[in-house]
Amino acid sequence: MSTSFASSLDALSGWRSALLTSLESVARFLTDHELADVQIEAQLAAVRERLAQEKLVVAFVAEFSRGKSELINAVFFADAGRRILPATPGRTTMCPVELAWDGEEAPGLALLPIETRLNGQSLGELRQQPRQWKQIELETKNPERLAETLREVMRTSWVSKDDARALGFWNDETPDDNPPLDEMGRVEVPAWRHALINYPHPLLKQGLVVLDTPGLNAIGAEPELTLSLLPTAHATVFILGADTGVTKSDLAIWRDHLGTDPLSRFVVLNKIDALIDPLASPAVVREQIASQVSETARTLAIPAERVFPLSARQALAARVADDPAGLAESRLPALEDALGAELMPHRRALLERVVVEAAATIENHVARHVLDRRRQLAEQMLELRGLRGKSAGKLQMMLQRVDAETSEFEACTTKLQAMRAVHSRMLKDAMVDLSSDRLREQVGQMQEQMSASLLNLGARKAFVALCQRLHGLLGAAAKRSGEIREMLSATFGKLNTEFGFSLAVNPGPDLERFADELRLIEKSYTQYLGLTQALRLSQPKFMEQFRRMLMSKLRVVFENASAEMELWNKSASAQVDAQLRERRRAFRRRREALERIQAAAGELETRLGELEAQDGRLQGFQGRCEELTGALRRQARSGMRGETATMISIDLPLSDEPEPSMLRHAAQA
Ligand SMILES: Nc1nc2c(ncn2[C@@H]2O[C@H](COP(=O)(O)OP(=O)(O)OP(=O)(O)O)[C@@H](O)[C@H]2O)c(=O)[nH]1
Ligand SMILES: [Mg+2]
Repeated sequence: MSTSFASSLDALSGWRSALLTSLESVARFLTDHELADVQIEAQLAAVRERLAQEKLVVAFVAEFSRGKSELINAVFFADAGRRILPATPGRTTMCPVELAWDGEEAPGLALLPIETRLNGQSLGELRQQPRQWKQIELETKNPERLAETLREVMRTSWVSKDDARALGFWNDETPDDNPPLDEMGRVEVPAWRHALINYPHPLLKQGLVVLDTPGLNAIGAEPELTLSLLPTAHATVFILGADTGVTKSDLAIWRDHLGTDPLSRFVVLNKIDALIDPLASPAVVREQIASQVSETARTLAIPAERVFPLSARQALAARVADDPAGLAESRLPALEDALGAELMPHRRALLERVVVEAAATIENHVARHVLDRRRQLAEQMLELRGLRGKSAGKLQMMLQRVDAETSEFEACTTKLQAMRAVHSRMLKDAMVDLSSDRLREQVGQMQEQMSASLLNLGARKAFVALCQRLHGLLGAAAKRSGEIREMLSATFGKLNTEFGFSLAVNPGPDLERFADELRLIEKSYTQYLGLTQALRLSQPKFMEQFRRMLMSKLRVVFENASAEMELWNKSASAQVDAQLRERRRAFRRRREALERIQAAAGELETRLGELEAQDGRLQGFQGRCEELTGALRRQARSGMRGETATMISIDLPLSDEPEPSMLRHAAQA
């Protein structure tokens, strides 16, 4: 499909895979030459994962029958040559439908039965349990069968009023919103709670996820949709009917779910074909559309440029018939252009920052590592040069000096042990505040307060209090981590002066990032608790679902914060271990060199030659590393043209005994 949305997504994916290749080279270089430590490795793995798995979620939200599914068909499925997602008058899409591609799975439709609501498990938890879903294979090559299978998302069933109440589709307190009963007093409810379509569409293959939703205002809407799926979508398309304008229920959805961030929304005024009037000239119709656009913009308080009048039906028909004039007339391309133009640079900028930061960390790390090793080499060379023309007696003295220095150095182990003991105690204290036990305690406390007050206001208050306590925990952990940093930096300073280490404390873990994530959760949940839907929290099943959902969201934040904290501390210990190992190795080598020189004349010059070679190679490493990270950085900033910076590959094996050919190589590098 050659829409501009598709081609910008294409460019983004080309850029990402080029970056991944460069990142691979950097990682390989660091491992091959023993230049990485735990923190660098973890950071590289995290960046690689983000680049490879980063999803781009576009959600389509509207009251029922505004044309969400039809619009998705027109943008994504026109090449099937027919309507793929069911789009019919009246309520059609009965549950949220997620379209994505996971290459590890076969194309298929997975449906989560609505009854799973009764055990209080959240959607997030159920995603991890494939056996709870009904799996149906998709015949992607056969559009008729494909469309037929997808009609399953429309399925409903008739249940008693009690069952409907338990499932969350009947509320005695808001009788007006309840669905009509049939002659037997039964209520029609969706058969499925959520649908996942795994479909190998080129755009989905590039990490796009499309979320089609049922009319959001409908009673019984899944809280997870409002709380988790919509707030994390990267773009939200809100659809209105050009024939109806902004209705009262449209406005309610906008205000409740989208109004907090109006400027980032794409508003579609669909069905402009319905305005065509055989008795009016095209100019008059255009005029009408323009005035609907400005009217809509005014009502929603957004700039008119954010409103896209179009006809999804006409666009789908034109694409199926391969009719460019019809497509232009449908005005769909303007929306696609805007989606592409806005979404991609935004995603790109985010990933770019991640990559550039990683490049800087790697450079610093390698520079420090190389500097430390070169300093030790320089000391050894100085010592050996001093031996030129010296007697056997002098050599013997030198050997004694090395032994004395070695045992003097070994005195550091007691100090290191003491430091490690203090460090692990402090770390343990700091981690308690981020533990899941502590989190569960806090959420439990909120739940008690919520159950005590049945009113929404009370629920909201209990939630706000929880957030305050959680910010307190993050703050306490940050403070303790600051204390650890101070302790390490003081001890490192002493070790450096006393024992010649070159230990440096990295900038502490950035826990503020997790406070931001907490704030985001806070925002969407507080908004949700203000809605009338939240009344349902007074039902134990929904309270339980709400608690689990919240708990799983919060757990992610706290687990990540705790992992980051642990990693930072691990990297500090790893640095000490590495330098200790390196220093011991250096002492051993000095002793061996002296012994060899003692045994045979001529060894001195050979050994000096070796040391110089090692030094040359180390310098080469740093240059090569900067070359690689420089290329990575340039590539990250290169825009989405998928430019690949030229990669030269020199492989320098890190052995103690360099070959002469390698020395030349290193010198050239
Ligand atoms: N005339 C006209 N009809 C359209 C257009 N887009 C959608 N429709 C029709 O409107 C009806 C509803 O469209 P859907 O795509 O099912 O609407 P939806 O928003 O997905 O509705 P639910 O799934 O029920 O929430 C269908 O009969 C569509 O064919 C359009 O641009 N013009
Ligand atoms: Mg639909």
